[in-house]
Amino acid sequence: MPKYEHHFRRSQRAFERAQGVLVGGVNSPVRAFGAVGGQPIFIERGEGPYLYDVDGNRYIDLVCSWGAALLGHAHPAVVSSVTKAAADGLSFGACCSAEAELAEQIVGAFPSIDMVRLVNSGTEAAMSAIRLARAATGRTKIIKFAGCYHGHVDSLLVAAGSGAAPFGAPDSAGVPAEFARTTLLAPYNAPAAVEALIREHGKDVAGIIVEPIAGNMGYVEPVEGFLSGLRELCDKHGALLIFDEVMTGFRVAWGGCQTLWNIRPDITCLGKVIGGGMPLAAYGARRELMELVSPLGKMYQAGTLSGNPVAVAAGIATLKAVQMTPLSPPLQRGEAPPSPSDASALGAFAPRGRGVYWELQGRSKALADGLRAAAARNGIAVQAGACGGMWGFAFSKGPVRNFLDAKACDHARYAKYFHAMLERGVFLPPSGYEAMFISTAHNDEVIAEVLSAAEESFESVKP
Ligand code: KE4
Repeated sequence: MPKYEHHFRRSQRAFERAQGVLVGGVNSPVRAFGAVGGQPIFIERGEGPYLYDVDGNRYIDLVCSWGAALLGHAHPAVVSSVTKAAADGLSFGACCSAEAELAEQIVGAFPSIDMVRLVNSGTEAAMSAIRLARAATGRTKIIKFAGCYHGHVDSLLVAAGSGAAPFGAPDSAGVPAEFARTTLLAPYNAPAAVEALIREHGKDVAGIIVEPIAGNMGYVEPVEGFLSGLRELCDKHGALLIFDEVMTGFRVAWGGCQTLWNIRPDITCLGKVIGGGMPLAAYGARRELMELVSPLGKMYQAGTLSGNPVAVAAGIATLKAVQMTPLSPPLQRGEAPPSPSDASALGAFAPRGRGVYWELQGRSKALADGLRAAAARNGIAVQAGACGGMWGFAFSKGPVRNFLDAKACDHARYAKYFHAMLERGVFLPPSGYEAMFISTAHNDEVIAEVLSAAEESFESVKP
């Protein structure tokens, strides 16, 4: 793949201007390239699997707006729905029928959810979910996992992953110790540690919040029995299990990890894909829990723009577009997706046919396997994995199972690799503490282009 003669002059000027009025020149820390060095690129537009920066450089996008762009950028059906909704007014602070339509799509996909509340960000969804767990149980403590990130909720900014991790400040300034004390910390994939915490705090643990696939300390899959073990512990001790599927919902499968692996959380957080790139997230649960939320119950939660018609239009159009393609039956752990040639056989499944998540899984698995092989050919150890449209890799000799493993990865080499790929027209997450994504627009040709750039990039960073 030819190394572009990239230049970033306009991005540099844009960054200088932004630094004058925006903190660090960004509106979310990870975008500042602090973890990989260099200056951030400024995007002018996106189209399908591509991003185009203000200097005219084209990139294959493996960030996909941190997972939101399941259909790729500027999908015609989504753009026309948003344009039409916007032409009728942007927000009214009053009810619109479309809100129930999106909620019905969510309820239809997640058997654990009878009712939802739409909010504006994953942070709001997680904050409301833990408030609901406390309201439902009358308890105060929440167990979270080091390296997991649930947005910048005060009490959950403890050993947080994602943008907090690379700055060596997983605990945030400004969060009173009293808040942090309501959060109990366990290593990811360590059910025994959770059991010990619950044994010590049992009657005061309101809930356990977990990313069912951790995407904020790189890409870290749950080991066999980890999630089901959390379910059992919650049942035994009267705590509520909260799946933060902001990243995995509608991305790894139509019904997220919980339908892939048939584990039923009490509360689910969703975001990203359900907003199709617009600010929209949600939390949901069985009816008896959700009826504790105002105006029906005593747990207050509200939002000026919650469920606004434009964001909801983007979400409905996104989910409808996915539903119109064949979906996929839940892949069993370790089950290889059928090759695309099997897609024709998929029609035998549910009326809609089922294939889009198999296709995503097949392509993200091709990326993970291809990168691992290309790295090995260059004497570099890489761990890689994939699930549906989510995948990731890390420069590590051994498996990455928790935050300690993630921090021990070779982040310096990742930074070099990031820039080597950027020069070859591939945009990776600007931090080794992130997962990667593809969209339905990333066809086999795009995957081949990424693997070609990967081969050259591993050559350029090999020891
Ligand atoms: P937002 O508040 O950023 O919409 O969502 C917070 C959140 C909650 N739960 C999970 C599992 C998440 O991954 C996120 C946000 N993800 C990061 C990317 N790892 C957002 C990127 C950023 O912070 O700029």
